[in-house]
Amino acid sequence: MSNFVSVASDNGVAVVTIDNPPVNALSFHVRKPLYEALAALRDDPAAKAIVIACAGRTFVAGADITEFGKPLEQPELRAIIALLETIAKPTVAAIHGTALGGGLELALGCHFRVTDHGAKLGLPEVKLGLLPGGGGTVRLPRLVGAAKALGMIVSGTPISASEAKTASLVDSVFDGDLLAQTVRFASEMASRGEAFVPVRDRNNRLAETDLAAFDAQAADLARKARGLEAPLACAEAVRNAITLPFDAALAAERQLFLKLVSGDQSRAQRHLFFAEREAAKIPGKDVQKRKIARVGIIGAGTMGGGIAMAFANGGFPVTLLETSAEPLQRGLATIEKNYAVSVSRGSLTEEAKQKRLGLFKASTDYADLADCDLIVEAVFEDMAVKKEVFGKVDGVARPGAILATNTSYLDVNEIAASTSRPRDMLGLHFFSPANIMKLLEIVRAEKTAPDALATVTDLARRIGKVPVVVGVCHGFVGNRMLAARGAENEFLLLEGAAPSEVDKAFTDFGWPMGPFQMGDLAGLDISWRNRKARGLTAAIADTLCEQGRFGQKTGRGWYRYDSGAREPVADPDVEALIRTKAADLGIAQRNIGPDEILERTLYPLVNEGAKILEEGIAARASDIDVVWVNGYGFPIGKGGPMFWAGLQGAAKIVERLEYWHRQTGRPVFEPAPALRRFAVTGSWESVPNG
Ligand code: 3H9
Repeated sequence: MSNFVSVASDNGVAVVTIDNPPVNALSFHVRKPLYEALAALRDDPAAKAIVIACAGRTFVAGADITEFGKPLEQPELRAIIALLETIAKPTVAAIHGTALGGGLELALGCHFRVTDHGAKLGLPEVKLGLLPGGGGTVRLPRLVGAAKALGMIVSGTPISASEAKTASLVDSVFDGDLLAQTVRFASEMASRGEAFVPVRDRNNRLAETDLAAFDAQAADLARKARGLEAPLACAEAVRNAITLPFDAALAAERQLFLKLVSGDQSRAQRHLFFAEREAAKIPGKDVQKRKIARVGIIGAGTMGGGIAMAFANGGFPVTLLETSAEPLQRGLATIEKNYAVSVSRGSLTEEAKQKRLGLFKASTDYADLADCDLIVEAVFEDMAVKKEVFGKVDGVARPGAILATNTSYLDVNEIAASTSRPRDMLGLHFFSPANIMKLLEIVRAEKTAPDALATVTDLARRIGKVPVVVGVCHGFVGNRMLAARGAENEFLLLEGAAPSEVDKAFTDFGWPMGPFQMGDLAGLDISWRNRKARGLTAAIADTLCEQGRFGQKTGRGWYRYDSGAREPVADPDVEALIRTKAADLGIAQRNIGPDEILERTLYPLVNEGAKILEEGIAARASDIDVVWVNGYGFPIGKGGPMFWAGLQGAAKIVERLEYWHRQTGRPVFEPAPALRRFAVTGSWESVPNG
């Protein structure tokens, strides 16, 4: 008995309850008493069956991630599962909430798994750069077959109780009181007097495996792994389960796990796991949150429509406002079409689509925003227009309603000051498509009230977003750093790199695409308009835009896109234009390798992040990582720019920035004091924040 594991008897069935809030992770202080309890029950004639259950909101959600990277204290999870498999009396896992990772592996050590209807089961280790290291890769295929197990383990996505039942992962899905039903089930199994076969010895499903089909499936998954080691290790381990005897496959799984857990990729992904949760914690979060029952969205264009969908998807009634009937109808039609696409792809049921559409109220009258608790403006990115909109909102919104501007760059303090209620005002920078992209920069203006901030941070998580609180500056965290990352792009071209070479250096690093391909996708006219508004120029990009080359949408940009294709093709006209511009400017061209490309783009990115940190625009370096991984495609296996800076060695980054600063004199290369400090201490926490 301990505070974390207790044993009770119910009609001769021993119920072992794990109680380790918040998610019943298998920390050492759980493993030890759990092992001891199971060892005692194995030999206890009074216990005719054993049920493993959990207190609180969930079954075991996995190993304790905070213990990875430290010396492991015995007994480890594998020993507990091995012990379970020596127990002759029936053992049953009673699963509610989520059985994830080591939690599901523990359940796989039992003879039976039963759940309630809401349970979810999965092996999400791959998302932490790992593979299941408690026998999951060897036992799961024995129950659900190798193909299904491979899909579950490589995707890391949990499945529902009903899917698990269909796949033979669980034996029963119960209505009503899970524990009472499980005890009855265990008792019934015990009364059969049978010798139940542990999962490790159930080989029938594996024997049916079509190895060639399996290899084809694994090869397909490997192609999508984009430099990540864990998905490949997962596939290798499941293959071992098919081709090797149980114990050999289990030992091989262990070796793969140990390699991954000590590697940089898993460290990076574990860092991101905690960083995302940390980012949602803001000072003053204990304040009483405001009630949000209805959300108003102003503007039914691409952004407004996407934001409206994001809230409707989270179950919130939405009032969608436009200036007149025509754009309103167009916006609604797009929303309906987007939902229809989800239905046709099978990711949404027709019923769910109708339910979500039923949450929309369309209006062209600001007075209809009076019952909204949060009002998000998503109109044209122009200060005068935004102020006009908030002038009208100010007149109709109820007292205490939170007012949010969806701006990517504008000064939220200035917008707030134009209203009579700056305490209720903040920025919500959604990323496009807003119904899909996870990142949400929440802009805290000077006068934003702590309870307004806490309310939207909480709300963001409820609609499936990853919120990061940022301060006011041009471009906030993400776009400001993006500008620093791109500052050298044109110089690289003028000095001799082709757009495709720059893009390739990026994709080889692990980005989904490079900056020029990205520009073509987003539309070159957008940054052109931004530059013009700020009195800035870009020698090559401006000329491309003057030629009507706006990117994919015009079939021409940095690349050519033949007959509507999305695949970029290098364009000799662009290369000729670059050469001409270089000659005009007297810049000699030379070969530029990928290392130089990355140095001149990613080191300024880190440097700008350091400035953002010292200015207090971001509260933590890890918040910056969360922004870049979730909003801009920074490779997860590298943990975000600030984490990666540590892997690279900040001293090296400072040295190379100094070099490029001497060469070019450009401010983007001037190392920030915060970066210099990080280079000395090795910790971003040593940097004064704001
Ligand atoms: C594994 O099992 C390896 C094995 O195969 C092999 C071993 C040999 N450990 O997400 P939330 C904390 S790898 C430690 O906000 P929700 C979390 O940091 C593991 N801490 O709640 C947060 O702390 P705080 C495989 C954990 O309701 C608090 O719990 N399992 C762990 O939105 C609440 O978390 C996974 O990868 C953990 N395992 O979501 C599952 N899990 O309050 C990871 C959570 O201080 N966990 N915490 O910020 C999850 O996916 C979600 O937490 C879960 C709940 C869905 C369970």
